Amino acid sequence: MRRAIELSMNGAHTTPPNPDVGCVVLDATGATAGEGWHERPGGPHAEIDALTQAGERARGGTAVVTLEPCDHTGRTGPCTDALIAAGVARVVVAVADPNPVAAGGAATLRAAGVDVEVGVLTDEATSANARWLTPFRTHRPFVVWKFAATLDGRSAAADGTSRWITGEDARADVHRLRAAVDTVVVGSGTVLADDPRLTARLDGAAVAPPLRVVVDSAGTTPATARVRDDQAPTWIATADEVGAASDGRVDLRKLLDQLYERGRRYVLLEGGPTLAGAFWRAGLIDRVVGYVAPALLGSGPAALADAGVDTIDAAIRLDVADVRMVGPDLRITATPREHRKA
Ligand code: AOF
Ligand code: ZN
Repeated sequence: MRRAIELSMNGAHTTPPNPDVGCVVLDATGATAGEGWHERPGGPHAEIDALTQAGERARGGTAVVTLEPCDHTGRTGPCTDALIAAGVARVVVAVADPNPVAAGGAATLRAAGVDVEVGVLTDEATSANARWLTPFRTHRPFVVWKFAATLDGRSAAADGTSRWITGEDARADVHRLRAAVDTVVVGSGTVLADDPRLTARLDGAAVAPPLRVVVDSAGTTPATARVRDDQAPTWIATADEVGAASDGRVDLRKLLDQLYERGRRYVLLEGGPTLAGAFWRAGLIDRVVGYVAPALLGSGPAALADAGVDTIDAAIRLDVADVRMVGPDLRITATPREHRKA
């Protein structure tokens, strides 16, 4: 299962809106006969990928899969049928499928005489697929806060200039992330300061861009802002339309509720520091992706403004999930510890 979880993460930026799923098929002697993962919507599910590799060796063997095999015909056929047809004797599952459309696979397999075990490495598999699983539980989109800062934590210089803190590779990486999410959220301050387009480009080509949301409590986004161009849909979310919190600003929980109702499941929160602070105060961030440039500014605004922390004991503590170099910059992916969440 540990190997299946590892395989599941190969999809990362290409699987949304589908889940990240991995599968290992063992032959009757317990030797690995096939490995697979889900790469993109419309592509083969992880089980099919692994079964294809295993061929006849799957007969009498075991399929180890990170998500309960689907029992429906969606973009592709039911994995339950394929597992049964391949003669798999045993299926080991980490996480039950919360998607009502596809669920029921374990029961179908058992009815066909397959030995099914659910609940192996459930916690690990749940965090590997958190982006897809979380919205079923919270009924709001999964929120990733992305920022770029210098090693001393600053996102702009004292004179307000901020282009470019990180290098080209980090910017390309952000475009991959934008191409994977279905919604990008920024504050009106960022629109006024940087006039970003917030579109996604992959390998130089524009890809189906996500919804662009400007959190603009008082409706100050200029008519000429680039974010209003025709490259992608845009929602200027004002306090009047969304609903106001006690401070008169856009109620962020309501904003996410409304995005969920509109079918949105994966939000990239891009800026700036004030809006990010408000999301933290409301406990609405699920993951942090920080690009840290090996540069120092010594003055200038921090990447994050008031996040509701006024003493060291109240610091928002994160667990680091991944650290890697992206060109000359460092990319840190981390998850807030559970007790911080509202
Ligand atoms: C995947 N990949 O490896 C597994 C999935 O309409 P479809 O064919 O894209 O099916 C999507 C659903 O199938 C998905 O929401 C999940 O409930 C189930 N299992 N999906 O994309 C996989 N095993
Ligand atoms: Zn399937």
